[in-house]
Amino acid sequence: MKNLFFASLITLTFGTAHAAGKEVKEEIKVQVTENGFEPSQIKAKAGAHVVMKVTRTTDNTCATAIQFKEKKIKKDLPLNKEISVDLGTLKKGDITFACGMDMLSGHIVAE
Ligand SMILES: [Cu+2]
Repeated sequence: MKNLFFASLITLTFGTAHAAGKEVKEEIKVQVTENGFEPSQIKAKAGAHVVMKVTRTTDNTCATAIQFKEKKIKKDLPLNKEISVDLGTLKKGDITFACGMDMLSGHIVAE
């Protein structure tokens, strides 16, 4: 019930932004597999509001969390559960993400 309420709140927020016609939204899907983050090199539109959806699909990895140091974001990645990471509006450039220990990494290039 609580989850449902939260979900409709998000829809409402994004819906309003969309109606204003200003915000471009981009969703990026990433999986954590035995090979690390897949994909690990991602292109995005500069100026877009980017939300990353991350699903860890294996226990055979050290990436049980994802962090974006520049944005001071860190999230746990439970097994087989899609986690949303709101990155806000991206400026042109490179954003690095990594596992909790900074071993596995990837990046988003906004252009
Ligand atoms: Cu690690």
